[in-house]
Amino acid sequence: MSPRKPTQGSSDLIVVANRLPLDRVVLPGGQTTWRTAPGGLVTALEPVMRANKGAWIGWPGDTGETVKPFTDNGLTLVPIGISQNEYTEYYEGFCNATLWPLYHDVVAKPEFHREWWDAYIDVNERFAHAAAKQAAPGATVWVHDYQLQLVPQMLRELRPDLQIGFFLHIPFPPVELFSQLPWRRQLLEGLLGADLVGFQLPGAAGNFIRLVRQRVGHKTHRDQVYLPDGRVVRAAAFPISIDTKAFEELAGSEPVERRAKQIRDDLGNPAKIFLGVDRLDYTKGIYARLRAFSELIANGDLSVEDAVFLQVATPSREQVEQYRLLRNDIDQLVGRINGDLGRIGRPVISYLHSSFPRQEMAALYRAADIMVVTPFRDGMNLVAKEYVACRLDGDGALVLSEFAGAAEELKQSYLINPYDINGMKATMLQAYHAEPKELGRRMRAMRKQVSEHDVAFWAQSFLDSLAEAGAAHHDKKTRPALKT
Ligand code: ADQ
Repeated sequence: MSPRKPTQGSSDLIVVANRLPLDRVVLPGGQTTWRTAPGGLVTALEPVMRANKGAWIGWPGDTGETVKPFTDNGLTLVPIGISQNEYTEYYEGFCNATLWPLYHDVVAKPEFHREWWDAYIDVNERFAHAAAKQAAPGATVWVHDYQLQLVPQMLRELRPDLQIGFFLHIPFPPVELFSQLPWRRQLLEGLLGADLVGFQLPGAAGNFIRLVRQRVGHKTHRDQVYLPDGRVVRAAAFPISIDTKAFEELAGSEPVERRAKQIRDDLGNPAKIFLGVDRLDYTKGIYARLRAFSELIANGDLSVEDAVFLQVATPSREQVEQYRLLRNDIDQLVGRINGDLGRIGRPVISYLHSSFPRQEMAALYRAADIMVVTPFRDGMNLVAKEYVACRLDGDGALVLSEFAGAAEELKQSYLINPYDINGMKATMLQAYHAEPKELGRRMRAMRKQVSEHDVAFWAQSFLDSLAEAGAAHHDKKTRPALKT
């Protein structure tokens, strides 16, 4: 790390995330422009970011030349450049071929390469330096996700005056799996630079505390870690959610209702529509779910006149070998199932490999009778919550993997084990045949949960807990209260 002390900036609240909320895109004429990539995170944090002269530090999504910080609608954007080589070694390599599979129960085999680790350190340092330069004295810095786990410690060394929070969006593995990582100690120490380390579930926070005790040797008590220098780090769960109100409003709008009806018509108005919506990722359990559904058709439990499976898969990480193989597998499976079991105008599976605007997503959720979410492991899974938010009439069924974080909150869903194909088939049939009264009872309870715990609630509770954790060991004079 460079010994040069960075100059202080003027932002009181900073988000540091792998991606900026804007993507840089190259137009056909060669000019570049910025396109909003509004995710739940941006929507949740935007108001509080503006009120606090917020800044967002992230990668613009390409390996073009580095752009200077700029302001968009009151939010300061600080783009971090990543070279082609770093894209391969840091992003595709260490983030998506080492950490992603390791943190998801080793569903695929993680690869360990020393040069990938070196690239991970370099890129994390770049983010940490940018944050140190941007932050006002005593500012709050919120670092996000597995791509940036070294940033809290690097930033604390540069700027001990800051309140630093970290939130992990994906699962945090148990000691037995995490211990495979050759750089396990460095990652744990990286995270311990934060005042508050947030996870989706209490179990993940527990894994972290146990690892810190066993692998780093720090004293811990309940959700706290006691460092030799007197600092205390708290680890706790903050289950992420969605902008529930926005989804409800969208789902209730006339164009979405019309579009939902159109989708049903286009699918031939079967009695029930099953829906899957995922990034095309091997953790999501798409293959097993489609096989389970096809067996229900093959065995005659369901017929193509009565049921169709609409699977929407967003293209994802297409340069990574595992993802290319998965895409081929799904293409082949869908082709075989439709070839063997479909009829003219009646495919078993209607498969779309593309990304859609939010309005179309809401229409899909409204059109579907049974939402099928079957990841082998998932930090939370927002699709499950979005479906619930869009079921304004309190009908519809959610079939949900017990290995998705969302299962801890959506207890009235039809829970399944995605490794158990027969169990999954039986539960899909149960949802298919359920009485409207039963569906209503389940959906109402889940709607209450999602409406009371939206993404604004999530962001606020994290920031409140961070202020509390930070106040314990920061000079209050240098820490202005956060405006909300
Ligand atoms: P993801 O693995 O990407 O997120 P998820 O939580 O389901 O998974 O979020 C996917 C988002 O993408 C949803 O908002 C969904 O609407 C959208 N989406 C999916 N398919 C789409 C399509 N075809 N077109 C347009 N939009 C589509 C990671 C973790 C999760 C965690 C989130 C948030 O893996 O476990 O819930 O971060 O913390």
